Amino acid sequence: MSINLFDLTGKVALITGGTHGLGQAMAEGLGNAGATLVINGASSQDKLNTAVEHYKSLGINASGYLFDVTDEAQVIKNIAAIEKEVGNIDILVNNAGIIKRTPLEEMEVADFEAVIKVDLVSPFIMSKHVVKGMIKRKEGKIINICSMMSELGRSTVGAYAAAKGGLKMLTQNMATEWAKHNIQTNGIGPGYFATTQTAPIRVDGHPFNDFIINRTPAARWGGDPKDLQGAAIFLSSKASDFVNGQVVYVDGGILATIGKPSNED
Ligand code: GCO
Repeated sequence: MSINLFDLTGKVALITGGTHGLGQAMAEGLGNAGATLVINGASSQDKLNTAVEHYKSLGINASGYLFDVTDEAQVIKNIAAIEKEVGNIDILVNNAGIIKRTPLEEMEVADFEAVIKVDLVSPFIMSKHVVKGMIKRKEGKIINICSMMSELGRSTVGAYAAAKGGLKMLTQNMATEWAKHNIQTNGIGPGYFATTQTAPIRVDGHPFNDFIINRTPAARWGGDPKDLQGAAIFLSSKASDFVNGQVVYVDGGILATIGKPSNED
């Protein structure tokens, strides 16, 4: 009898920032693999309801919880509600993130702290409280959404790079502390995808747009966020039961190469 190592039937997956973009794409992948989805949003109940209806329209069992992932009291209250109303959280995807593009010498401390709080502190707060149940149940999966900026710097995104670099190391330390409880903590590092977050720098004629196409061995932006679904399902399933503290970069090869001159094919 063949076992489908990637089957997530019976699993409950909580995705932060799961109402749009990369979060939505990864959530769809986990739902299509059989998981029951719990979608966190923070901006509006309407946006959250629309997203949950979208998943249901795909035949996926989904529910939504509106709370601020940087607020520990809200996190504790909502995790308790989710585990009572939906079930034990088997998979946590820390995807919620923001970016502020400002040269460091001009960046307000409050803006720097805001990026660190959402992109680095909230994965800690969410994981700290979700893992308590996983430790009791002796199993669990945590996926932290990293970035090219976990490895590379880029002008104007210093706070984001600090957070995503820190998240890579937080992922490794979570693995160090929790692997003994049969909990696998890993990361996914999306390359440059066509999302609302990258829209300002992905405009025809914008120098960064052409730069990315030239800098990426795949010679394109990550067009379809679905390109992230495979890594998300792998790191959520039995297929990764001995994978820990790793970041799977889904970047069309950006990190594999020094790049090439624009006039070279
Ligand atoms: C930017 C982009 C990046 C991407 C992604 C790359 O301004 O450089 O927004 O941050 O969103 O994180 O991995």
